[in-house]
Amino acid sequence: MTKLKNDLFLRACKGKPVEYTPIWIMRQAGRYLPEYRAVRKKSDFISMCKTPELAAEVTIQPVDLIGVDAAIIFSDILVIPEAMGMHLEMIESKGPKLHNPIRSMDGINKLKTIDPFEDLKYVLDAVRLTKKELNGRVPLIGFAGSPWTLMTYMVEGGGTKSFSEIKKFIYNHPMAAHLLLDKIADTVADYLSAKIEAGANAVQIFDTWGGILSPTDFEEFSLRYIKKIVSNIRRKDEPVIVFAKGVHYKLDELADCGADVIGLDWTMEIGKVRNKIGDKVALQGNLDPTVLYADKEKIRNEAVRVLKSFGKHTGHIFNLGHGILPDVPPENAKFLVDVVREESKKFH
Ligand code: 1CP
Repeated sequence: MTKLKNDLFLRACKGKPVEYTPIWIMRQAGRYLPEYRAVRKKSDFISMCKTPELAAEVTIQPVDLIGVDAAIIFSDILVIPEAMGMHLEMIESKGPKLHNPIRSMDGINKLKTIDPFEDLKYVLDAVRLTKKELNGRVPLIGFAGSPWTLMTYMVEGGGTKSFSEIKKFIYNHPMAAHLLLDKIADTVADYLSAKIEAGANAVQIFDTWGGILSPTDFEEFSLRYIKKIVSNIRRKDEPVIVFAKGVHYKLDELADCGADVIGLDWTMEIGKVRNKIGDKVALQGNLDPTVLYADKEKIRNEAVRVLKSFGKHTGHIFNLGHGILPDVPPENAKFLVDVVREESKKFH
């Protein structure tokens, strides 16, 4: 096993001392980079995910170009429903489409029980190759969608603004919904364990749509299954990060879910959250992604505001409060990384 040359991210996840605050950016391997678009021009998105050489190449791009302290494997949360038998299509400038969305027990019964070592072997091959090519420069993060967020796509059949189909499903077919969530939770736990076995140094669970649920529904339909995953992941000391967007109302419960790190969106004051749950878990976040549209002075001020809010403590991983937007100038992302590196030294 190659020893990591930069393990700041892993140390911060465990609340250990660091020389500066590590930073990575959600969706850092993506469309805002001209170098990503050049690879993407020659290949469709799903083929890129399924070709380990291409996935490794774009995973490493932000390490070389932006200078982040961790890489995240290039893939998508929707590879799981695809492996379970749903037909996934990425429609240019519209987003993902899952054909024949699930609306009843019948749809659930048709789903395959998967073995990640066979059905998602291409992701594990991409993890192994990326680790080899990174050669210990920075840690590699593996990820999956939460059962709730994955079920939302499987029932809606793609992105949505109203969430009507998924809400109809949980209120009219609660037993079926729980059965499906449980099946996805087992699949995700196995998948993340396999990614760790293949070499991922940490894993993140994305609950992008947790925040569309009421507090009680969040406990019932999302948190319960996140907890199941966290306790079933086979790991040594690899940290687990849970990012649940819009879930400011369940911070205490999230801090007790077994994860090492809780990701915060930009609507919360990180210092206040640290006072509330910072002795239990490390925190990741939480600059407003649209700040990267602003000029350099504004980017610096806002980055320093986040650092100051968290204060002179360990256990902070700098990130945006959600994914980087496709039309952000790459030099602004690089500037943010440089600013965090320089300014955060004072806080350690
Ligand atoms: O045309 C393209 O190049 C496709 C754009 C794209 C990219 C670059 C999609 C389609 N997925 C990805 C990669 C991706 N997806 C990563 C890569 C690693 C990284 O750099 O971070 C990750 C972590 C994801 C995870 C993902 N996919 C999430 C959770 C994170 C989040 O941003 O909330 C979600 C919700 C998806 C679904 C998805 N895949 C792609 C799109 C456009 C979407 C969102 C669809 C929607 O609801 O509108």
